[in-house]
Amino acid sequence: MISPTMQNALNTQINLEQYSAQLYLAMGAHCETLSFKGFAHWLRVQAGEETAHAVKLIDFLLDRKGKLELKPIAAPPQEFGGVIQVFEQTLAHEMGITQKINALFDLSRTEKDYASEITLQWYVSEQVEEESNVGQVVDHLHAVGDQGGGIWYLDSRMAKRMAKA
Ligand code: OFO
Repeated sequence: MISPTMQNALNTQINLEQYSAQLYLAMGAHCETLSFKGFAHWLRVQAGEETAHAVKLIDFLLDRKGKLELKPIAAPPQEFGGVIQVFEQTLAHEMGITQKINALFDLSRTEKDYASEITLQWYVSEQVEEESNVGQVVDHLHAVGDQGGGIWYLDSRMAKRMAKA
């Protein structure tokens, strides 16, 4: 069994992961309209990963005999600016998610919910990877700027991102 407090917090996090998927689908569509198909592809793959993060938490909740309470997913913005701004916003979003995961991890310790703590360890590590990957993209974008050939080269590299197995 899982405590009502932890169940509620996990349901909230599931909604946030679903929102992340929505956000990246919207950002990907925005990049597509700017003809940056590589950045659009990268964000589409990221949206798939966010859905997988939500499903992993759903499976955990159900394994603990918790109740899944899906909530409405907030609408993402529709305007994001240039590609550099898109990825700066992506990094800011991931940093916010890291704080949410850390707070959940804290809660699992307060509640002495060891199963949740172990599951959430995966998310703590995943956030390190997410921030590192997106931070690298932001650095590269700042290095090449949004004019000239560099950004198109980056776009072609972003097109190579594979979905996680
Ligand atoms: Fe689920 O890691 Fe990004 O948001």
